[in-house]
Amino acid sequence: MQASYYMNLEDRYGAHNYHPLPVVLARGEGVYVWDVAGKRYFDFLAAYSAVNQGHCHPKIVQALVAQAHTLCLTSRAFYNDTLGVYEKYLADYFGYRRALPVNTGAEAVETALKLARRWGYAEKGIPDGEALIVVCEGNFHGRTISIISMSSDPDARTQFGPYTPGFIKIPYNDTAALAQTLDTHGARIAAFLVEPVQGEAGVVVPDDGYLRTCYDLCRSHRVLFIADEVQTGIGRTGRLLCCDHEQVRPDILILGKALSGGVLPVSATLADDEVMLTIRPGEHGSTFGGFPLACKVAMAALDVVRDEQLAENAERMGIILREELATIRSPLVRTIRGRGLLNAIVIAPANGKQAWDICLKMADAGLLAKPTHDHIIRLAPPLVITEEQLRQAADIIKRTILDFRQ
Ligand code: IF1
Repeated sequence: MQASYYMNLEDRYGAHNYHPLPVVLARGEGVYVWDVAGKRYFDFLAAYSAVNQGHCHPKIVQALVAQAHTLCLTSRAFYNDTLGVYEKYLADYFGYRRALPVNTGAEAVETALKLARRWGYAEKGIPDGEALIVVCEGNFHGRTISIISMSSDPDARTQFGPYTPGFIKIPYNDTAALAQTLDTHGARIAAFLVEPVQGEAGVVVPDDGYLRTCYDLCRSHRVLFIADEVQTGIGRTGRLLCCDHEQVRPDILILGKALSGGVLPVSATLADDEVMLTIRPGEHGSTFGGFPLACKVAMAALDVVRDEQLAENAERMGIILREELATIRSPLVRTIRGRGLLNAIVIAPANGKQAWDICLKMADAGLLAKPTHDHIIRLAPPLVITEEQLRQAADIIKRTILDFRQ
């Protein structure tokens, strides 16, 4: 069927909560996707960093299919022969005592918020109901009511009130602001929640040392440092975790997206006993959280990250990509920024043309990317990309921008 057939179905029967590029995809393999007409594209969005291992990675799909024939879901009403094996695998892989598995990134963020508040009351002695959590302007942590209550983005929060209380917003990449807030309210602050690189805000990379300084400030005020690595984790920025760039070990680590290689919604919150054991039986949960199918998929997905050295490849390929893009001489390009294979081009709009128009032209030329906040084109391919593929893709980006008729 024609692309328009599928677009019309979504328009007629679906909610209108997205504005997709007019491309209808039918197949994915590695760094490539194909549309219904059989046209091949480089996928430079990788489902917002959920497909770090490449589309339909055979080892991950094999794990999915095998477990699907065996045991998909038991609920947590009973034990099974997979969950504990996965929890140990995950805890050992990232160096924590414990893992709490859930499904979406937002659910893992909500879990982290509940753990932080509960720890604040049970361990830090914050008066019940008065815990505060510090977050950053420009954050994106998901779409639930409590999470958008932390947001500074009108598109994410307008007319979804009333909002969950208990959050203090400070500027991102501003350690003085955090220090002042901790000095003023530290006794009631349970945690500081931060993206090591702000993804949705437009791949905003903080100054070197920002994470380390924030972590040390939190330590000195007995405040939990929570890293939302849903988008930056699992090798994306050139290390297993983005926090690894500064040898920071979050008190609570939030993972999602590529934890499953883009095969199933799989997320998790990791912490040590003092935090994790503040939640007792019956006080938190999720029907599908840590279900056997997800456990096997996630273990295969993480095996791939390690065995194929995807973080190391992301580091190398990211350097090449930024070098290639830096050669573009065009008034359309304001700046290039990123870490590993999480990068962005900031476009200087001209004559009414902006990032969206460039993305349409790149799609015509065989590369898919999507703007965020009007003028920023995120460039985040699967981490399995080879140097040859990367240079081919960079040529498409460069040619499209240089040939762009404004
Ligand atoms: C959309 C982008 C948005 C995330 C971080 C938690 C979550 C996300 C750092 C929640 C999710 C997704 C959501 C998706 C588009 C994409 C995204 F930043 F990646 F580009 F929206 F900002 N923490 N990010 O990035 O995880 O519940 O979605 O599994 O909502 O449009 P989720």
